[in-house]
Amino acid sequence: MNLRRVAILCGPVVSLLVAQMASRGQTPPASNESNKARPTAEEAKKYIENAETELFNLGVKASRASWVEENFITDDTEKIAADANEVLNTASTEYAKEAHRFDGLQLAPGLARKRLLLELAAGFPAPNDPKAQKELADILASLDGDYGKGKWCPEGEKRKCLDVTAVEKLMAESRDPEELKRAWLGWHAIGAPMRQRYARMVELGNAGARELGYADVGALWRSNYDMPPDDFAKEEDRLWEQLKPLYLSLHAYTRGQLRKKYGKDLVPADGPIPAHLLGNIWSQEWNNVYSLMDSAKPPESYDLTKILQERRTDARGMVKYGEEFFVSLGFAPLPPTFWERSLFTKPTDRDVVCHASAWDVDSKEDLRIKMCIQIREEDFRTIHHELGHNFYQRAYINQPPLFQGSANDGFHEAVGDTIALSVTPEYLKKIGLIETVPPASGDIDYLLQQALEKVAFLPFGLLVDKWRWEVFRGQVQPENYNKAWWELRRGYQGVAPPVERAEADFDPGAKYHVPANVPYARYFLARILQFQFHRALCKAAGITGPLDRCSIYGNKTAGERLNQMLSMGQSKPWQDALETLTGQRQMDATALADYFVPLKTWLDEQNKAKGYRVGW
Ligand code: X8Z
Ligand code: ZN
Repeated sequence: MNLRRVAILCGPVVSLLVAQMASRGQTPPASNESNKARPTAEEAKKYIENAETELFNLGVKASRASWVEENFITDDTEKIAADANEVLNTASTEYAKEAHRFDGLQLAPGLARKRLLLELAAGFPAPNDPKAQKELADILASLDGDYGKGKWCPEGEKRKCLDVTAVEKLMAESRDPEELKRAWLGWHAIGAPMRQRYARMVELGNAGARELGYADVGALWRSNYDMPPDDFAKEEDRLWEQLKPLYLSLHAYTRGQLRKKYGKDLVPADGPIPAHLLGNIWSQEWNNVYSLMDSAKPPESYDLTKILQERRTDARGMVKYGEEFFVSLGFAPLPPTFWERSLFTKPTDRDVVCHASAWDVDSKEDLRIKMCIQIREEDFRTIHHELGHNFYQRAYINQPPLFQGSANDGFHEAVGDTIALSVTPEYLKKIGLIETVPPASGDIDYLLQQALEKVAFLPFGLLVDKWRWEVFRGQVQPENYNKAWWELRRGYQGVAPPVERAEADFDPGAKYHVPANVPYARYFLARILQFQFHRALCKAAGITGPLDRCSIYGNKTAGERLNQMLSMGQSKPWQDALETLTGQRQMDATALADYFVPLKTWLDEQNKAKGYRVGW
């Protein structure tokens, strides 16, 4: 189990407290005072292994409490989850602090790695003050709950409030710019009430981080990558620079096509794209405006959403397709409890956190997903994403608890997406979902669809944490939260809000990972890693030819190769895990760039021919 985040992938960061542990009859971690003498390696071993067991047990409790809270959001379940997470967070902060006593001691390599992971175990550390710990835990739970309860209630239609799933559907399907604007504004209104609590949360987390020896929470988050924290930020910039020309070409083409659809008054020729016109509340992925692009669709092209709906595939059936893919690679089927305990559809009688997540509640085999599945292509892919988490969690289950996590957090986010890259037309034909595979001449169209999802996401994946790093660093103060957010969105993504925004708004709060406090750099890394994994797996499977046509479905050699990396968990630095699968020790954007080379050429030709300008 990844103790930093319990065993919840995509779920909220958790929290805990020594005073409460003591009052509950538990043993708090040893304090500095009682351990002045230079400790021995034997003491270190005992201490670290005890911490590991203790945090494991607390993690399971917090996991159960969070599961119940996110499936039945009420004041009571929020409180129960806050308490359990407070205990866990305070304990992991204390253990992290204490682990530094053993710095400089010569330890066996496995134990030294455990020491490092323990030192990093606090994802959002609470300061050493019971009042502050409780305040932080309450804020974390209430922000997570508020996002889950978030709704847009269109004026005059009080009984027709739309939750995030309904707003997402509207943003994906509507082509009425006024309606899109109303929905965009309606959803973004959920952020404003979070603003003050968010600012307070930043203060408390930073105080906790400083007690652990980090400059701020952002520095702690950046320390999780087996390299100096400053190098990590540079590494992200290096990868982005390699991919920026591709993004700019896609941006120019998409803007030009939206201008054709929505007109010159709404879409500028050379300015940022209005954020409400890209088919997604956060403009993070643009696949929903694919139908507005006039690329040459071959007659055999298909619409997976339509196919799934026509076949009356239900949510469970969608998940079955995903499971079957992993099984075809040699992974064992999911346990019966997965099917009994997961949440696949949005309940009508209560508030739940609909944002998709994957869980291993007992860090043994209580795997579950929680997702409000809609029958459409996007969710078909997201299901593969979530199952990737579950199969990863199970692959590293035999590692000791401190090693139960992904090589780095980008790896966890990349596994399911890697499998989804193998959901090619050839694969869909093999499993009987389509009858005819579009010819090679249809590849540009396929690549455009893929790019609207994969490439469009890159700057968003990068900027969410750039904003948070600036906030944690104090470079952006609460009075500039929204201004800084939109500067980054304009600068990196080239999008602009549909109307002028103010500091009374808190637009970052309308994106799940901000109130739920889930770090976001992982998704940027995952976009790059998944292409690197895909390239390596196709090679292992002996499949040659263009990577967009490669599917590793049914290939046990590729499955074995993938499992080798997954089963390492985080027992070794991520560079070792990457090498196991790809032979490379560096994250490498060329796999993604190469995949899209034919599209880049096509986009540049189109932009030139149509007179579309590049940049904003
Ligand atoms: O949050 C997720 C997953 C759960 S870890 C559904 N994703 C990011 C998002 O929705 O913003 C996947 C892609 C990026
Ligand atoms: Zn995920």
